[in-house]
Amino acid sequence: MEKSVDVVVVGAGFAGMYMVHRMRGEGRSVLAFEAGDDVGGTWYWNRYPGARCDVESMEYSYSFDEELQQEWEWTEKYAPQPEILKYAQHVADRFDLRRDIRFSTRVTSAHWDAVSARWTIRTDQDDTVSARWFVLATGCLSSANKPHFEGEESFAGETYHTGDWPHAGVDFTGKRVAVIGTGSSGVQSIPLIAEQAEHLTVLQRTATYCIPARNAPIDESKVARIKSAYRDFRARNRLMTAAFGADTPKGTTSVLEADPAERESEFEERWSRGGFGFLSSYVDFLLRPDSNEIVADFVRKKISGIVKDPDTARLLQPTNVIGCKRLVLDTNYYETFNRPNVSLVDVNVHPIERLTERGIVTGGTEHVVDAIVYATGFDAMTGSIMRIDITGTDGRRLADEWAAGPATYLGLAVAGFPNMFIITGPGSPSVLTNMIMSIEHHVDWITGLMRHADGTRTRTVETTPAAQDSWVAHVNAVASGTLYPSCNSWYLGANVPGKPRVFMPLIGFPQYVEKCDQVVGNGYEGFVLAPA
Ligand code: NA7
Repeated sequence: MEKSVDVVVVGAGFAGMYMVHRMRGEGRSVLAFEAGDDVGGTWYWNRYPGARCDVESMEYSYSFDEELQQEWEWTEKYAPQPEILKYAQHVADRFDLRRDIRFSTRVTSAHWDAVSARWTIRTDQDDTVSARWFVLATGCLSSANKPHFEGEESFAGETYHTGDWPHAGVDFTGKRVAVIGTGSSGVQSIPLIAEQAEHLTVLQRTATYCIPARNAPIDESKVARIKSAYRDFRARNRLMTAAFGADTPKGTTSVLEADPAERESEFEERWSRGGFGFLSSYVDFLLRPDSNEIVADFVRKKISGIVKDPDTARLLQPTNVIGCKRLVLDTNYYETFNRPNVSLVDVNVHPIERLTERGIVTGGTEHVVDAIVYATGFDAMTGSIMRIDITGTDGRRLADEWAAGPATYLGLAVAGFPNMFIITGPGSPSVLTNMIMSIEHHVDWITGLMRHADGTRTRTVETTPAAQDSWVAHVNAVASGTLYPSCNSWYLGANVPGKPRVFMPLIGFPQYVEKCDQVVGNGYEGFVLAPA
């Protein structure tokens, strides 16, 4: 197929869907390509048992349409994956989005042509499309990270990755199963796999701080209260650092100033309430190692109170900074290690040496299993972008430009790549926020810029190297004022061997929004708008 449209969008998760919707509303022709056979993005692929959002359902949803947010009914405090997928499908139906989305199709390349000032986009289904604007809505957690181990091809059992789970589900009844990885995906799936499996071996490289989710059927009185002023609720949330959690009480003082009994009761109360609000009791947990250690120690004590075997409890107690990797909200995770059919292996001390026909060898011991679940996360934030062969001005390759780490202006644009935008790209607050609020912000902002370009007879929009350099420096400066860079998180790309160590998300949604507004107010400062 050869086609010409105003806008090509890559991805039909929440970002791609809203982009398609807005473009249509602007009267632009738009075509989105999606590798899956339906909408939903990360919620389409991550169908592992227990998959659930860690932002409350009343917040993790679109706000752009009042009727949509009034009419949709969530059933649980934290929505499970099937319900989020159903929601995405409902939105696609309601706004008739699928007619502009090509499913089961992967974009393979995108090349800029300066003479025609257009992008040529090609796919694995032999499509060639010409577009004025090229928008990457590829998602931050959409490229699976599957480590390779010696002998992996010899393993005779089943192998799964949590981020690419079979649609029909998996029945582990009567099976010996190994789960590699204890991030959110491991922590959510381990308790449910343990209930089915004959034996579950958990291979842990870094212990994880988990706070109880305290998930429950949705509180209808709270829903009614939020829906009676949903716009206000959204507006208050947008003023939060992470664009969610406005109704969670926030401490305003240092934990170091608190009386030990008072802070203990504060921690207890927040532990029993559950959720990310646990870390909002005082202001300095992610600013000072001594403050952090106080709250980390509280969680370690909780773990030793739950897990009966002292050696297992000790292994489950993290030693790094709490919060510098994404905090995990759990349901019965630590309790699962009291089951007689669950064992924990420390692959930090005894790394995985190889896979055999029968299982996994660590520290000279073979763990015989029927199935291996890789809960090993994602090549986050850049993985899906880097899989596409993207070339900009003078044929320069994005892969080369980003060889030492991603560089963007506002997380939205890259110097040398005109008329190309990224939604929740590296350098935007993205994964440190309620993603849907970030997505809506970016899509609206990009839409505004396109409208401005049309109104001013602008042919190309491109950020400058100077604006990009100073933005990258800003993102780094903000992060280095915190404890975030102190551990090997996927925020830094540290989970993927060989990936440059760069702190990718910007901390602070409201400040980011203010900056984007200023850029507009100053005539799109940091961009060159070249006339037709
Ligand atoms: P994460 O949070 O990146 O967790 C991946 C886990 O896999 C983590 O425990 C890793 O240990 C472990 N891992 C990765 N590679 C290996 C190897 N080679 N050997 C042993 N263990 C390994 O991914 P998730 O899918 O759980 O969650 C991602 C996000 O999705 C989450 O933050 C939420 O935002 C939703 P490590 O900690 O690197 O030592």
